[in-house]
Amino acid sequence: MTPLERARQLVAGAERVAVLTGAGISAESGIPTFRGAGGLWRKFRPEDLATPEAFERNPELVWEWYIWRRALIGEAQPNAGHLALAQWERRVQEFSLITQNVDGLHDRAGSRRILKIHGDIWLSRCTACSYQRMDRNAEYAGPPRCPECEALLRPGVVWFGEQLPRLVWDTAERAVHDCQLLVVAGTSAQVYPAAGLIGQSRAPVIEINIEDTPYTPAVSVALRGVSGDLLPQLFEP
Ligand code: BV8
Ligand code: ZN
Repeated sequence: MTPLERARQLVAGAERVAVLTGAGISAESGIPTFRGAGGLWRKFRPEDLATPEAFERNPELVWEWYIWRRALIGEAQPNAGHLALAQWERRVQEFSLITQNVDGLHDRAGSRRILKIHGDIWLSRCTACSYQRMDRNAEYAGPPRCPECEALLRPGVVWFGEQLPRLVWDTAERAVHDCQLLVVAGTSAQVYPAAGLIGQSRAPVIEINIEDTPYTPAVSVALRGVSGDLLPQLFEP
């Protein structure tokens, strides 16, 4: 039995499914990953940009980086991998899509039950009060201010050193504990606590990636290739 046949067998038998996605699933939509060749972090260092300290020190630079990413994402379309996950959700009893991605492509592909454990790049939220809004485009005229209290707004994402949203995280952990199959697609499994979810699964794990990750030795099936090809192949043609 080939790894793909084994993976298909696991998929066919699972009614409670959890999927963890990372930047790799959006690579075929033209969005650079964080750590791959030409990755986002190549040009910038994470500690320079995706941290509260960086924002404190230089909100203009951090906002310019997020606006640049919003513009890039605004031009991108969901790919066959995103669409395959949205279709899978409609075929099984329980489906939880846990994503580290902040690009919103899973929403645009039609997924419903999305657990955004690192937030959403389109959200802008106040640094001082509870005001927040979803921005629709990459318009930018300097760091935006809160219409309620005049404080700076920040991108609604989780930065390094910041807690993940409590309720979303608890739901993601429960989804992994309850599932009959966990699929991990397009993540280098280096960022915690997200990567820790993989080790928490008692169910079989299918890893979809173009290269090995620290969890490859622990997974049930490692499929090598791009997620836009492999995810649709998990279902009988
Ligand atoms: C927390 C949102 C603490 C923002 C992101 C030292 C100092 C400070 C913190 C730490 C430290 N050491 C460890 C930590 C903890 C830290 C961490 O894990 N650091 C890592 C770097 C070691 N974690 C945190 O800080 C987290 N918070 O721990 O709280 C705390 C604890 C108690 C009390 C108070 C506080 C917060 C982490 C969240 C950070 N935010 N994003 C933004 O996007 O700007 S992380 C960022 O990395 C993205 O979310 C991204 O999704 C995520 C993970 O990266 P990947 O998605 O895996 O992407 P990557 O490029 O790495 O890999 C792509 C993969 O796809 C590759 O494997 C590639 O082979 C594959 N691929 C490529 N193309 C394809 C493909 N696969 C299939 N098909 C393809 N076509
Ligand atoms: Zn405010």
